[in-house]
Amino acid sequence: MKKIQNVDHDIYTAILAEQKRQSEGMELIASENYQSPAVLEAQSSVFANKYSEWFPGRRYYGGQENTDTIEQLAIDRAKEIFHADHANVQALSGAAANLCVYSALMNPGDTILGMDLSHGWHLTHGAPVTFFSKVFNFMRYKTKADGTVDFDQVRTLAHEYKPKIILAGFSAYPRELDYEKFVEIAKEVWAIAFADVSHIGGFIAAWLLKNPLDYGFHVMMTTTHKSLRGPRGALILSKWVVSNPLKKPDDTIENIPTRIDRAVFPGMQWWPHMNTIAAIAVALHEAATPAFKAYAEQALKNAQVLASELLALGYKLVTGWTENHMVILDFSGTELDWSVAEKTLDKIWISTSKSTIPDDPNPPFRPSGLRIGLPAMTTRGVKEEEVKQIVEYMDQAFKNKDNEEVLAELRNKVREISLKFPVPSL
Ligand code: DSN
Repeated sequence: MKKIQNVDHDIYTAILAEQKRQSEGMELIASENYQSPAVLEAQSSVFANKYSEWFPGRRYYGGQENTDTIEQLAIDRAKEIFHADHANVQALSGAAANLCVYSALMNPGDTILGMDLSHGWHLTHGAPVTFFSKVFNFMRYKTKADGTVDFDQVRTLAHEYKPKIILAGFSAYPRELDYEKFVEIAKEVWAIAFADVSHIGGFIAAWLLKNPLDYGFHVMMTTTHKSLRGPRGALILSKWVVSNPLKKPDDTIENIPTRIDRAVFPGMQWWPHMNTIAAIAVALHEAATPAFKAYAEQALKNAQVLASELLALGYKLVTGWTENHMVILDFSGTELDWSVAEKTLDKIWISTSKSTIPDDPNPPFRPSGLRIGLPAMTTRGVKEEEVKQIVEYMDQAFKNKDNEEVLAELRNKVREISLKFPVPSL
């Protein structure tokens, strides 16, 4: 940090403040995690200086012998870990990756069938406020009262609207999806089955949650910085398929990967960030180790303890349970909603994020739920015992939301536990 300190005191001070916030507080935002020191080193390496458009072995600019090495390693590792025939590692984010997949496989005006926002989808799955929704026609399926996807509705909508893509994916859904059923319906209407597994990529890599590509999905996207613990970026993974979902003579089976590569470059994105790709390669190397598997197993165990402790205290959970790393508290019918809950937890330095609940009566900016996840704290070493303590502090905070004295005491307790579990790079 000496160099930044000498050059830019303002940024240096902000970095120190953020280090303190991260060290002394708890990160319970389900999509966040900590990059390892090796990943951070790769990210801040000299690869940040290089333009490398196009792909390994066929770049537009010279001097690519080392960028080719790292990108090919990232591709090969991604293919192996996720059982993919093809991997594109250049997308700058999950949002960019989703747009690349849509533009690779559809024309403007074509239909995508994805999950309803309040039932767990993500903004990039067609929120009316996005550019995506001006280009493509998004149709939505919902979950049933038991929290599972309403496949009768998926089938009816698929047959009625003939989507080009059926999208299985979420950012706030605490269950495993039935990938076989999605593929069955996609086949009936000649749609491409696309899974956005951004949240659970790390658990799929560790073989703890199902891999959609093993169940016949054509394309899968995961971000690299959530459960996978890499830098901020994304992987677009695909399979050679044995039938032609697009039914056009030139759409040979190889064309899904080729279309994706072309959609990323030169279609949508142009220059990849090679330092990020180096860091993705390192993260994928780490994801293949027993230590990563142990972290992933513990994160899922921790989520189950979180769910059972909250249930024992009388809290209501969306779908009543969790099968992945996240728990969604449902505050409907109580005096709490996300704005009170999230702000109360902020006061004791526990970070969480608001969430809709199915068919939320409140608008998306003031929803009735709170999403909590433990991958980040699991990376810091937190286990069942600490999870129980965290739930106790959260419960006390909710019950004393207007008592600043109690909140200050809780803040100290949170700080005490947090400091016992250092942030990896600090
Ligand atoms: N930020 C990620 C999430 O929290 O789900 C994606 O938007």
